[in-house]
Amino acid sequence: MIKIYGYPQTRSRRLTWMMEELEQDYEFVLIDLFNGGGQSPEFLAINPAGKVPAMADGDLLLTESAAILNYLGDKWPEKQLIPELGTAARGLFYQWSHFVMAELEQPLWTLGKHRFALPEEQRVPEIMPTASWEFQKALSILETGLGDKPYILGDSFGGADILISHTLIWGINFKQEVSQQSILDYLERCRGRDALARAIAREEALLPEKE
Ligand SMILES: N[C@@H](CCC(=O)N[C@@H](CS)C(=O)NCC(=O)O)C(=O)O
Repeated sequence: MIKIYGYPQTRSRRLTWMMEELEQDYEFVLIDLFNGGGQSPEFLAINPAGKVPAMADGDLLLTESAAILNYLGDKWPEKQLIPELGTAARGLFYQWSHFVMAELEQPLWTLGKHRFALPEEQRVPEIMPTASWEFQKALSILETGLGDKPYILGDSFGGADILISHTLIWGINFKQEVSQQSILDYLERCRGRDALARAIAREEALLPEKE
């Protein structure tokens, strides 16, 4: 069975959501990032970077959320969550997946790194307005790409929409403005999916009870 190593509210949600959309069983392995779980010898043997997500499928270990999502989509092609190889739609799937990783999430990650993730002496608060400006630039590219389509590749929801909408939710949680109505409507369509609700419930069930 596929194992997804992750933590709620992180990029591992891209994959629990994908597995729920694919309607496949999987094990969600909680890596307690906030209590040293990412740096345990057991997890470093799975991902030497100590980061989530990671995925195990038999002997195969994979890291990088977009690569894993691509792998999972290819493993169950009949679910049509990513387009067939060699098609124009597949090219556009790659384009938008790489756009998420290289353009849309990078400014958010810059904000995260300089707000809390980097050691304090490495943080540069002056970078924040530039990161927000870059996120706005990426949103305007997304607005153009989306046009009046319901989903990024057309009429059907797919893996690229998971990557994009997960990252938009991240942006909103980071208090970044999303003013484009077409993007807000798109986000509502994506985040209303039952598969996302199931993924969240499955992840959060493993968190220790709050006192
Ligand atoms: N490019 C990687 C980034 C993975 C990443 O940075 N994950 C964060 C959580 S969203 C993490 O595990 N951080 C813990 C750390 O940096 O120690 C991916 O997309 O999978």
